[in-house]
Amino acid sequence: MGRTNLRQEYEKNGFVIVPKVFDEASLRELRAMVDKVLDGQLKPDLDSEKSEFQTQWEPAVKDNPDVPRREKIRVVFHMTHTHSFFWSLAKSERILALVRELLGPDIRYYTDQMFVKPPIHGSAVPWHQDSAYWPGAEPNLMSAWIALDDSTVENGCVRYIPGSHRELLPHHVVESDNPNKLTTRQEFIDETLEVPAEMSAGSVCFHHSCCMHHSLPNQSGKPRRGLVLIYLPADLEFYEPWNFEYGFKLIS
Ligand SMILES: O=C(O)CCC(=O)C(=O)O
Repeated sequence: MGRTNLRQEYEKNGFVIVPKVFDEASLRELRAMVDKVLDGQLKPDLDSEKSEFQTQWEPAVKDNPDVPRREKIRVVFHMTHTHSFFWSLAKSERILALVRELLGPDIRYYTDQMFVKPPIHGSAVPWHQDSAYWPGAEPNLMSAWIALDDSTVENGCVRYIPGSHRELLPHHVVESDNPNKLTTRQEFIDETLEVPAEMSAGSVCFHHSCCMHHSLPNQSGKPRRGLVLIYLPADLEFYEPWNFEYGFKLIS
């Protein structure tokens, strides 16, 4: 896709998929590091106060001794701020060149979230707009969702509503076993408009922080890992103090 089209598609739909951002060799290296994180073999090397990566467990299997560790993990947070390998990834030109295309020349970095969606046990992520979770800032952040595996309907790919990024819609807290309790109010969701973002491993889907999305459980035997890096324009307005422990560093 030409550069102009990339930005046009992002502005029109609120998301755009860029195939083959990672070649086979870099994907292999990235997966090897991720596997070590999931198996508990890699430890933070950047933040001396953290001895473990922040991990959210799959509620249904977290205490089940018969399920391997890597298949019990739902989300891992802040790897880029706590490990040098992942910090280099967030700063890599491979990603930043595309981020600049979409957000402009001056970029800040927020953080990462790796949605692991393990085989069989991977739970759903309910409908939401990311900015509903980030009320302290103007709703114009952008996630780079890196497909570590082929992401398909079968293994629970992310599904978007194209064009839903133009306004932040009302959300509410729903009590459930799902760790993501904040979700878009039902009357604002038209599921007939959703598009499954199927993509091959090594692709990156960039989504606007108001683009409505969700994902279904992974009931297949295949992994569906998405490593998400979150960026913002350097001049993004903050509405209230947002005391994120690692700050919002200028990165470009
Ligand atoms: O990977 C998923 O299933 C959900 C991703 C998501 O909610 C996000 O990137 O904000």
